Amino acid sequence: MLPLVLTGCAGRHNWLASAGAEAQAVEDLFWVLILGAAVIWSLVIGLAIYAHQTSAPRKEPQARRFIVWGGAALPTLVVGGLLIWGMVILRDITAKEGDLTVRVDGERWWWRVIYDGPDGPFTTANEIRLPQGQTTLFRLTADDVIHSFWVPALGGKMDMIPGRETSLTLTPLEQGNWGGICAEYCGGAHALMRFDTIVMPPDDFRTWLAAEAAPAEIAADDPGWQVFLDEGCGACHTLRGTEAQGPVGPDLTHMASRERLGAGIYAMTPENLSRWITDTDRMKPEVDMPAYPHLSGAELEALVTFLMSLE
Ligand code: HEC
Ligand SMILES: [Cu+2]
Repeated sequence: MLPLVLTGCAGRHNWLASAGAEAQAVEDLFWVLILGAAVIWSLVIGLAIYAHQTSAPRKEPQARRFIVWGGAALPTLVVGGLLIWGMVILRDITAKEGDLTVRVDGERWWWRVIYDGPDGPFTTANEIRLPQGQTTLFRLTADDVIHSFWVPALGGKMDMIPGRETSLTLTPLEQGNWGGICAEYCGGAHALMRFDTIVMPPDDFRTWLAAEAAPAEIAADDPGWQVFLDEGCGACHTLRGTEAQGPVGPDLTHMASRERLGAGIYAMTPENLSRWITDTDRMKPEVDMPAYPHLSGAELEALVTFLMSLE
């Protein structure tokens, strides 16, 4: 069992290598719990061995004092202290006003992400970018079933519940791409419901936010755009600023600027995108998007070139 458990201690999902203030707070509590438990366990076992080896009789008042202080007062103090500490951490990671607010909606099996842009809120998907050193308040909802939002390296997880809003704050301290996952079993493709959390310098973040908020840039005579319209992709997907306004699937306005495809599971390359369109359910079993195996070679190529131009 041990090697299996220890495999969790590497890579970008490692919550013991915290890269954010909230993860650090939980990690501190974790180490105090583990080391404190080790000390208390050693003490108890030591006393048991000692009691076993000495045969000198104890006086009753002395024994009673030992039980009251060691068996009742000390545990109450320790557990009560840990409870208060834990509740302070819980308050800090769930309800702190942030420098910015991001809404995330869990869908089967991807993430709708809503930012407050320079000109009001706009929607994107499957990739969350955050400014380093600033606190973000996440307002979390779910569309269909319960999901759970978790970026292990940055902070604790939080359930996303249909019909209710939960919240979580993250203050990333280190730049990097800290993976996120759905941490509540939500159906067939649950294990393939991931996202990238990219922490960048605040200036770069603002530049990215402005670019991401802009509408899609499309040449009206792009043959791939024609395929997109003819095949009805726009019934489910939105390209902001165009007639494609489908609310069912991820927003594709700037999809090529994302690092990954299919909710954080494949690199964003033309080859993967092409297979995504023709073999959708083989790329992601149980996916809620139809496959388009009937497209001709030329149509597929035009469509992929068009999608990869959506930066
Ligand atoms: C019935 C609705 C529906 C239609 C029609 C549809 N899609 Fe999708 N699409 C989805 C859903 C839902 C997802 C999210 C799947 C997931 O990750 O679980 C998705 C995901 C995608 C993604 C990945 C997005 C990302 O952020 O990783 C791309 C690219 C895509 N679709 C392109 C297309 C194209 C091109 C067409 C037309 C040929 C199309 N879709 C037609 C529903 C649809
Ligand atoms: Cu989920």
